[in-house]
Amino acid sequence: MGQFRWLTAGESHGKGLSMVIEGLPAGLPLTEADIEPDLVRRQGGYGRGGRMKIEKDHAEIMAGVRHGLTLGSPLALWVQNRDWVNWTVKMAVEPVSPEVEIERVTRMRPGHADLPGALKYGFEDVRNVLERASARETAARVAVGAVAKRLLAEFGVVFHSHTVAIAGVQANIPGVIDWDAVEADPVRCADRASGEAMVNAINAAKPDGDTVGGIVEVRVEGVPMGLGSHVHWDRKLDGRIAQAIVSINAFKGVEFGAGFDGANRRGSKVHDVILPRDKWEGLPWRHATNNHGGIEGGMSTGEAIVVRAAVKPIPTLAHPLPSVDLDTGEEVLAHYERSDVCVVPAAGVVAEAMLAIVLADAWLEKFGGDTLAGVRAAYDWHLASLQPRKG
Ligand code: EPS
Repeated sequence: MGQFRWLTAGESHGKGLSMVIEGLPAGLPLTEADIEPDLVRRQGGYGRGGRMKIEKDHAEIMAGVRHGLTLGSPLALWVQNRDWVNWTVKMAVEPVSPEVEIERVTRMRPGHADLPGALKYGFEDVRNVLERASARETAARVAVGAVAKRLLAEFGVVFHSHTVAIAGVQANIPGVIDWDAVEADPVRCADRASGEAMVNAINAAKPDGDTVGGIVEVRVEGVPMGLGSHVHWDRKLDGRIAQAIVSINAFKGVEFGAGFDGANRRGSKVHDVILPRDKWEGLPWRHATNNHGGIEGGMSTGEAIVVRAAVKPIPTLAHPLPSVDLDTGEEVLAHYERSDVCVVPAAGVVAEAMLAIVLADAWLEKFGGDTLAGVRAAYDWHLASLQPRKG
Protein backbone atom coordinates (compact mmCIF):
# COMPACT_ATOMS: atom_id res chain seq x y z
CA MET A 1 0.00 0.00 0.00
CA GLY A 2 1.12 3.49 -0.67
CA GLN A 3 3.26 2.47 -3.66
CA PHE A 4 1.22 4.66 -6.02
CA ARG A 5 0.87 7.83 -3.94
CA TRP A 6 -1.15 10.77 -5.16
CA LEU A 7 -2.66 14.05 -4.07
CA THR A 8 -5.05 16.51 -5.68
CA ALA A 9 -5.59 20.20 -4.98
CA GLY A 10 -8.02 22.68 -6.47
CA GLU A 11 -11.29 24.52 -5.95
CA SER A 12 -14.18 24.24 -8.42
CA HIS A 13 -13.97 27.89 -9.51
CA GLY A 14 -10.31 28.47 -8.68
CA LYS A 15 -7.52 28.61 -11.24
CA GLY A 16 -7.43 24.86 -11.79
CA LEU A 17 -6.60 21.43 -10.46
CA SER A 18 -3.12 20.24 -9.48
CA MET A 19 -2.13 16.62 -9.07
CA VAL A 20 1.06 14.89 -7.97
CA ILE A 21 1.71 11.16 -8.38
CA GLU A 22 4.69 9.51 -6.72
CA GLY A 23 5.83 5.93 -7.20
CA LEU A 24 5.60 5.41 -10.97
CA PRO A 25 8.44 3.29 -12.34
CA ALA A 26 10.88 4.87 -14.80
CA GLY A 27 10.50 4.08 -18.49
CA LEU A 28 6.70 4.07 -18.77
CA PRO A 29 5.59 5.67 -22.06
CA LEU A 30 3.29 8.57 -21.13
CA THR A 31 2.01 11.61 -23.00
CA GLU A 32 -0.83 14.10 -22.46
CA ALA A 33 -2.73 12.26 -25.21
CA ASP A 34 -2.91 9.21 -22.92
CA ILE A 35 -4.90 11.25 -20.37
CA GLU A 36 -7.17 13.15 -22.79
CA PRO A 37 -9.77 10.48 -23.72
CA ASP A 38 -10.91 9.84 -20.13
CA LEU A 39 -11.16 13.57 -19.42
CA VAL A 40 -13.42 13.88 -22.47
CA ARG A 41 -15.49 10.85 -21.38
CA ARG A 42 -15.97 12.34 -17.89
CA GLN A 43 -17.29 15.60 -19.31
CA GLY A 44 -20.02 13.88 -21.31
CA GLY A 45 -23.31 12.21 -20.53
CA TYR A 46 -26.88 13.40 -20.83
CA GLY A 47 -28.03 15.52 -17.91
CA ARG A 48 -24.99 17.73 -17.33
CA GLY A 49 -25.49 21.45 -16.69
CA GLY A 50 -24.05 24.62 -18.17
CA ARG A 51 -20.58 24.25 -16.66
CA MET A 52 -19.55 21.50 -19.07
CA LYS A 53 -20.13 23.89 -21.99
CA ILE A 54 -17.47 26.15 -20.49
CA GLU A 55 -14.81 23.58 -19.58
CA LYS A 56 -12.66 21.64 -22.03
CA ASP A 57 -10.48 19.65 -19.69
CA HIS A 58 -6.90 19.04 -20.70
CA ALA A 59 -4.17 17.72 -18.39
CA GLU A 60 -0.78 19.30 -18.86
CA ILE A 61 2.20 17.23 -17.69
CA MET A 62 4.34 19.68 -15.69
CA ALA A 63 7.02 17.29 -14.41
CA GLY A 64 8.11 13.66 -14.26
CA VAL A 65 8.31 12.84 -18.00
CA ARG A 66 11.14 13.36 -20.48
CA HIS A 67 10.92 12.54 -24.18
CA GLY A 68 7.71 10.59 -23.63
CA LEU A 69 8.98 8.35 -20.82
CA THR A 70 8.49 8.63 -17.06
CA LEU A 71 11.62 9.44 -15.07
CA GLY A 72 10.66 7.69 -11.83
CA SER A 73 10.36 11.16 -10.30
CA PRO A 74 7.03 12.63 -9.12
CA LEU A 75 4.60 13.27 -11.95
CA ALA A 76 2.90 16.67 -11.76
CA LEU A 77 -0.32 17.40 -13.68
CA TRP A 78 -2.33 20.58 -14.16
CA VAL A 79 -5.91 21.03 -15.43
CA GLN A 80 -6.99 24.62 -15.98
CA ASN A 81 -10.51 25.75 -15.00
CA ARG A 82 -11.78 27.74 -17.96
CA ASP A 83 -14.55 29.12 -15.72
CA TRP A 84 -11.88 30.80 -13.54
CA VAL A 85 -12.04 33.98 -15.65
CA ASN A 86 -15.59 34.50 -14.34
CA TRP A 87 -14.50 34.08 -10.70
CA THR A 88 -11.26 36.07 -10.41
CA VAL A 89 -12.66 38.32 -7.67
CA LYS A 90 -14.99 35.91 -5.84
CA MET A 91 -12.22 33.29 -5.75
CA ALA A 92 -9.17 35.58 -5.67
CA VAL A 93 -6.11 34.12 -3.99
CA GLU A 94 -4.95 37.55 -2.81
CA PRO A 95 -6.99 39.49 -0.20
CA VAL A 96 -9.66 41.69 -1.81
CA SER A 97 -10.16 45.31 -0.84
CA PRO A 98 -12.84 45.81 1.86
CA GLU A 99 -14.80 48.05 -0.58
CA VAL A 100 -15.47 45.04 -2.80
CA GLU A 101 -18.55 43.29 -1.54
CA ILE A 102 -18.30 39.51 -1.82
CA GLU A 103 -21.70 37.91 -1.53
CA ARG A 104 -21.54 35.13 1.04
CA VAL A 105 -23.34 31.77 0.72
CA THR A 106 -25.19 31.03 3.96
CA ARG A 107 -28.24 29.01 2.82
CA MET A 108 -26.92 25.47 3.22
CA ARG A 109 -27.92 22.71 0.81
CA PRO A 110 -29.22 19.52 2.41
CA GLY A 111 -27.12 16.59 1.21
CA HIS A 112 -23.99 18.65 0.46
CA ALA A 113 -20.92 19.22 2.64
CA ASP A 114 -22.17 22.75 3.44
CA LEU A 115 -23.40 22.32 7.04
CA PRO A 116 -20.77 20.05 8.60
CA GLY A 117 -17.98 21.71 6.55
CA ALA A 118 -18.83 25.29 7.57
CA LEU A 119 -19.23 24.38 11.25
CA LYS A 120 -16.15 22.16 11.38
CA TYR A 121 -13.83 24.71 9.72
CA GLY A 122 -15.31 27.80 11.39
CA PHE A 123 -16.36 29.50 8.14
CA GLU A 124 -18.90 32.28 7.73
CA ASP A 125 -19.10 31.69 3.97
CA VAL A 126 -20.22 28.23 2.82
CA ARG A 127 -18.36 28.83 -0.47
CA ASN A 128 -15.17 27.99 1.43
CA VAL A 129 -16.56 24.45 1.73
CA LEU A 130 -18.53 23.93 -1.46
CA GLU A 131 -15.65 24.90 -3.73
CA ARG A 132 -13.59 21.90 -2.62
CA ALA A 133 -16.53 19.58 -1.97
CA SER A 134 -17.65 20.11 -5.58
CA ALA A 135 -17.42 17.18 -7.97
CA ARG A 136 -15.10 19.30 -10.09
CA GLU A 137 -12.38 17.44 -8.18
CA THR A 138 -13.33 14.26 -10.00
CA ALA A 139 -11.57 15.67 -13.10
CA ALA A 140 -8.34 15.44 -11.08
CA ARG A 141 -9.07 11.84 -10.10
CA VAL A 142 -9.78 10.90 -13.71
CA ALA A 143 -6.44 12.40 -14.82
CA VAL A 144 -4.59 10.44 -12.13
CA GLY A 145 -6.63 7.34 -12.99
CA ALA A 146 -5.64 7.66 -16.65
CA VAL A 147 -1.98 7.51 -15.63
CA ALA A 148 -2.71 4.41 -13.51
CA LYS A 149 -4.50 2.87 -16.51
CA ARG A 150 -1.51 3.66 -18.73
CA LEU A 151 0.72 1.63 -16.42
CA LEU A 152 -1.74 -1.28 -16.26
CA ALA A 153 -2.28 -1.20 -20.04
CA GLU A 154 1.35 -2.32 -20.40
CA PHE A 155 0.13 -5.63 -18.96
CA GLY A 156 -3.12 -5.88 -20.92
CA VAL A 157 -5.47 -4.67 -18.17
CA VAL A 158 -8.62 -3.14 -19.70
CA PHE A 159 -11.29 -0.99 -17.99
CA HIS A 160 -14.92 -0.51 -18.95
CA SER A 161 -17.96 0.97 -17.23
CA HIS A 162 -21.63 1.32 -18.00
CA THR A 163 -24.81 2.67 -16.47
CA VAL A 164 -26.95 0.03 -14.76
CA ALA A 165 -29.77 2.31 -13.55
CA ILE A 166 -30.89 5.93 -13.51
CA ALA A 167 -33.84 7.19 -11.46
CA GLY A 168 -35.04 3.64 -10.85
CA VAL A 169 -34.97 2.71 -14.57
CA GLN A 170 -32.96 -0.54 -14.69
CA ALA A 171 -30.93 -1.45 -17.78
CA ASN A 172 -31.56 -4.74 -19.57
CA ILE A 173 -27.90 -5.69 -19.59
CA PRO A 174 -26.98 -7.87 -22.59
CA GLY A 175 -24.86 -11.00 -21.99
CA VAL A 176 -22.11 -9.55 -24.16
CA ILE A 177 -21.72 -5.79 -23.94
CA ASP A 178 -20.81 -3.72 -27.02
CA TRP A 179 -18.51 -1.20 -25.34
CA ASP A 180 -18.40 1.10 -28.38
CA ALA A 181 -22.19 1.34 -28.18
CA VAL A 182 -21.93 2.20 -24.47
CA GLU A 183 -19.50 5.02 -25.23
CA ALA A 184 -21.82 6.33 -27.96
CA ASP A 185 -24.94 6.17 -25.78
CA PRO A 186 -26.02 9.47 -24.18
CA VAL A 187 -26.28 7.88 -20.73
CA ARG A 188 -23.57 5.22 -21.31
CA CYS A 189 -26.15 2.42 -21.12
CA ALA A 190 -25.47 -0.97 -22.76
CA ASP A 191 -29.07 -1.28 -23.96
CA ARG A 192 -30.42 1.50 -26.18
CA ALA A 193 -34.08 1.08 -25.18
CA SER A 194 -33.19 1.24 -21.47
CA GLY A 195 -30.95 4.22 -22.19
CA GLU A 196 -33.86 5.99 -23.88
CA ALA A 197 -36.03 5.40 -20.79
CA MET A 198 -33.24 6.81 -18.61
CA VAL A 199 -33.03 9.95 -20.79
CA ASN A 200 -36.80 10.33 -20.38
CA ALA A 201 -36.44 10.05 -16.60
CA ILE A 202 -33.81 12.81 -16.64
CA ASN A 203 -36.07 14.95 -18.85
CA ALA A 204 -38.95 14.40 -16.43
CA ALA A 205 -36.89 15.56 -13.42
CA LYS A 206 -35.54 18.72 -15.02
CA PRO A 207 -38.74 20.84 -15.20
CA ASP A 208 -39.41 19.87 -11.58
CA GLY A 209 -36.07 21.45 -10.65
CA ASP A 210 -35.03 18.05 -9.36
CA THR A 211 -32.05 15.70 -9.76
CA VAL A 212 -31.67 11.94 -10.23
CA GLY A 213 -29.08 9.33 -9.21
CA GLY A 214 -28.38 5.78 -10.29
CA ILE A 215 -26.05 2.79 -10.37
CA VAL A 216 -22.86 2.30 -12.38
CA GLU A 217 -20.79 -0.82 -12.98
CA VAL A 218 -17.06 -1.11 -13.69
CA ARG A 219 -15.53 -4.24 -15.21
CA VAL A 220 -11.79 -4.79 -15.31
CA GLU A 221 -10.27 -7.56 -17.41
CA GLY A 222 -6.69 -8.79 -17.25
CA VAL A 223 -5.87 -8.54 -13.55
CA PRO A 224 -3.94 -11.69 -12.59
CA MET A 225 -4.55 -13.76 -9.49
CA GLY A 226 -2.87 -12.52 -6.33
CA LEU A 227 -3.23 -8.73 -5.94
CA GLY A 228 -4.15 -7.71 -2.38
CA SER A 229 -3.95 -10.14 0.52
CA HIS A 230 -6.02 -12.19 2.94
CA VAL A 231 -3.63 -11.61 5.87
CA HIS A 232 -4.72 -8.20 7.22
CA TRP A 233 -7.83 -6.02 6.96
CA ASP A 234 -6.16 -3.05 5.33
CA ARG A 235 -4.46 -5.17 2.66
CA LYS A 236 -7.68 -6.70 1.33
CA LEU A 237 -8.20 -5.61 -2.27
CA ASP A 238 -12.01 -5.39 -2.05
CA GLY A 239 -11.77 -3.30 1.13
CA ARG A 240 -9.35 -0.91 -0.56
CA ILE A 241 -11.56 -0.64 -3.65
CA ALA A 242 -14.66 -0.02 -1.51
CA GLN A 243 -12.94 2.86 0.30
CA ALA A 244 -11.78 4.39 -2.96
CA ILE A 245 -15.19 4.11 -4.65
CA VAL A 246 -17.24 5.45 -1.75
CA SER A 247 -14.82 8.40 -1.47
CA ILE A 248 -16.16 9.72 -4.81
CA ASN A 249 -18.58 12.62 -4.42
CA ALA A 250 -22.21 11.42 -4.12
CA PHE A 251 -21.32 7.68 -4.03
CA LYS A 252 -23.29 5.95 -1.28
CA GLY A 253 -22.83 2.22 -1.78
CA VAL A 254 -20.66 -0.42 -3.41
CA GLU A 255 -20.97 -4.12 -4.20
CA PHE A 256 -18.79 -6.78 -5.82
CA GLY A 257 -20.04 -9.46 -8.23
CA ALA A 258 -23.43 -10.77 -7.09
CA GLY A 259 -23.21 -8.29 -4.21
CA PHE A 260 -26.43 -7.60 -2.29
CA ASP A 261 -28.39 -10.00 -4.48
CA GLY A 262 -26.04 -12.82 -3.45
CA ALA A 263 -27.06 -12.25 0.16
CA ASN A 264 -30.55 -13.55 -0.72
CA ARG A 265 -29.39 -16.78 -2.38
CA ARG A 266 -28.17 -20.11 -1.01
CA GLY A 267 -24.43 -20.70 -0.93
CA SER A 268 -24.69 -23.26 -3.70
CA LYS A 269 -26.12 -20.51 -5.92
CA VAL A 270 -23.44 -17.98 -5.03
CA HIS A 271 -20.04 -19.65 -4.88
CA ASP A 272 -18.16 -20.07 -8.12
CA VAL A 273 -17.00 -23.59 -8.90
CA ILE A 274 -13.25 -23.83 -9.63
CA LEU A 275 -12.73 -25.55 -12.97
CA PRO A 276 -10.25 -28.40 -13.60
CA ARG A 277 -7.24 -27.63 -15.78
CA ASP A 278 -8.66 -29.16 -18.97
CA LYS A 279 -11.32 -26.38 -18.86
CA TRP A 280 -8.90 -23.47 -18.38
CA GLU A 281 -8.96 -21.08 -21.29
CA GLY A 282 -6.07 -18.64 -21.51
CA LEU A 283 -5.74 -18.12 -17.77
CA PRO A 284 -4.97 -20.72 -15.09
CA TRP A 285 -7.45 -21.58 -12.33
CA ARG A 286 -10.69 -20.49 -13.97
CA HIS A 287 -14.11 -20.43 -12.32
CA ALA A 288 -17.37 -21.62 -13.89
CA THR A 289 -19.10 -18.32 -12.98
CA ASN A 290 -18.03 -14.95 -11.55
CA ASN A 291 -20.44 -14.17 -8.72
CA HIS A 292 -17.45 -13.25 -6.59
CA GLY A 293 -16.64 -10.36 -8.93
CA GLY A 294 -12.98 -11.25 -9.34
CA ILE A 295 -11.96 -11.03 -5.67
CA GLU A 296 -11.97 -13.76 -3.01
CA GLY A 297 -10.34 -13.53 0.43
CA GLY A 298 -9.25 -9.98 -0.34
CA MET A 299 -7.23 -11.15 -3.38
CA SER A 300 -7.81 -10.98 -7.12
CA THR A 301 -8.66 -14.40 -8.60
CA GLY A 302 -7.86 -13.70 -12.24
CA GLU A 303 -11.53 -13.38 -13.21
CA ALA A 304 -12.89 -9.97 -14.26
CA ILE A 305 -13.21 -7.54 -11.34
CA VAL A 306 -16.84 -6.37 -11.30
CA VAL A 307 -17.82 -3.49 -9.04
CA ARG A 308 -21.20 -1.74 -8.88
CA ALA A 309 -21.81 1.51 -7.05
CA ALA A 310 -24.79 3.62 -6.04
CA VAL A 311 -24.73 7.34 -6.85
CA LYS A 312 -27.22 9.56 -5.04
CA PRO A 313 -28.98 12.41 -6.84
CA ILE A 314 -26.77 15.49 -6.57
CA PRO A 315 -27.89 17.86 -3.82
CA THR A 316 -27.96 21.19 -5.68
CA LEU A 317 -31.64 21.49 -6.64
CA ALA A 318 -33.07 24.17 -8.94
CA HIS A 319 -36.22 23.96 -6.81
CA PRO A 320 -34.41 23.97 -3.50
CA LEU A 321 -35.39 22.04 -0.39
CA PRO A 322 -36.17 23.92 2.79
CA SER A 323 -33.03 24.51 4.80
CA VAL A 324 -31.49 26.74 7.45
CA ASP A 325 -29.42 29.91 7.22
CA LEU A 326 -25.91 29.68 8.69
CA ASP A 327 -26.15 33.24 10.08
CA THR A 328 -29.53 33.06 11.78
CA GLY A 329 -30.45 29.38 12.19
CA GLU A 330 -33.84 30.35 10.69
CA GLU A 331 -35.63 28.44 7.93
CA VAL A 332 -34.81 29.49 4.34
CA LEU A 333 -34.69 27.86 0.92
CA ALA A 334 -31.32 26.23 0.12
CA HIS A 335 -28.78 27.97 -2.11
CA TYR A 336 -28.92 27.34 -5.88
CA GLU A 337 -26.36 28.40 -8.47
CA ARG A 338 -26.20 26.18 -11.51
CA SER A 339 -25.97 22.43 -11.49
CA ASP A 340 -26.37 19.13 -13.26
CA VAL A 341 -29.63 17.12 -13.28
CA CYS A 342 -27.79 13.79 -13.55
CA VAL A 343 -24.10 12.90 -13.29
CA VAL A 344 -24.46 9.09 -13.38
CA PRO A 345 -22.93 8.58 -16.88
CA ALA A 346 -19.82 10.54 -15.84
CA ALA A 347 -19.73 8.75 -12.48
CA GLY A 348 -18.87 5.46 -14.23
CA VAL A 349 -15.75 7.07 -15.69
CA VAL A 350 -14.73 8.39 -12.26
CA ALA A 351 -15.30 4.94 -10.70
CA GLU A 352 -13.03 3.42 -13.38
CA ALA A 353 -10.34 5.93 -12.41
CA MET A 354 -10.53 5.10 -8.70
CA LEU A 355 -10.42 1.39 -9.42
CA ALA A 356 -7.39 1.93 -11.68
CA ILE A 357 -5.61 3.84 -8.93
CA VAL A 358 -6.18 1.07 -6.35
CA LEU A 359 -5.13 -1.62 -8.82
CA ALA A 360 -1.99 0.30 -9.86
CA ASP A 361 -1.10 0.62 -6.17
CA ALA A 362 -1.66 -3.10 -5.55
CA TRP A 363 0.24 -3.87 -8.76
CA LEU A 364 3.32 -1.92 -7.71
CA GLU A 365 3.13 -3.43 -4.24
CA LYS A 366 3.29 -6.93 -5.76
CA PHE A 367 5.47 -6.35 -8.81
CA GLY A 368 7.12 -3.04 -7.86
CA GLY A 369 10.46 -1.96 -9.19
CA ASP A 370 12.28 1.23 -10.15
CA THR A 371 11.90 0.49 -13.85
CA LEU A 372 9.04 -0.72 -16.03
CA ALA A 373 11.30 -3.60 -17.11
CA GLY A 374 11.71 -4.60 -13.45
CA VAL A 375 7.94 -4.53 -12.92
CA ARG A 376 7.50 -6.66 -16.03
CA ALA A 377 10.08 -9.21 -14.88
CA ALA A 378 8.29 -9.62 -11.51
CA TYR A 379 4.92 -9.92 -13.29
CA ASP A 380 6.23 -12.55 -15.72
CA TRP A 381 7.75 -14.55 -12.85
CA HIS A 382 4.43 -14.43 -10.98
CA LEU A 383 2.42 -15.64 -13.99
CA ALA A 384 4.85 -18.49 -14.52
CA SER A 385 4.42 -19.50 -10.85
CA LEU A 386 0.64 -19.97 -11.15
CA GLN A 387 0.81 -23.68 -11.93
CA PRO A 388 -0.56 -26.81 -10.20
CA ARG A 389 1.95 -27.75 -7.52
CA LYS A 390 2.75 -31.19 -8.91
CA GLY A 391 2.82 -31.91 -12.62
C1 EPS B 1 -20.91 20.84 -8.97
C2 EPS B 1 -21.64 21.85 -9.58
C3 EPS B 1 -21.50 22.17 -11.00
C4 EPS B 1 -20.98 20.96 -11.72
C5 EPS B 1 -19.68 20.59 -11.03
C6 EPS B 1 -19.99 19.99 -9.72
O1 EPS B 1 -20.53 23.18 -11.23
P1 EPS B 1 -20.90 24.71 -11.19
O2 EPS B 1 -21.15 25.01 -9.73
O3 EPS B 1 -19.71 25.45 -11.72
O4 EPS B 1 -22.11 24.88 -12.05
O5 EPS B 1 -20.88 21.12 -13.09
O6 EPS B 1 -18.96 19.68 -11.80
C7 EPS B 1 -17.88 20.15 -12.47
C8 EPS B 1 -17.47 21.40 -12.50
C9 EPS B 1 -17.17 19.08 -13.18
O7 EPS B 1 -16.12 19.36 -13.80
O8 EPS B 1 -17.65 17.94 -13.11
C10 EPS B 1 -21.03 20.59 -7.53
O9 EPS B 1 -21.57 21.43 -6.82
O10 EPS B 1 -20.60 19.53 -7.05
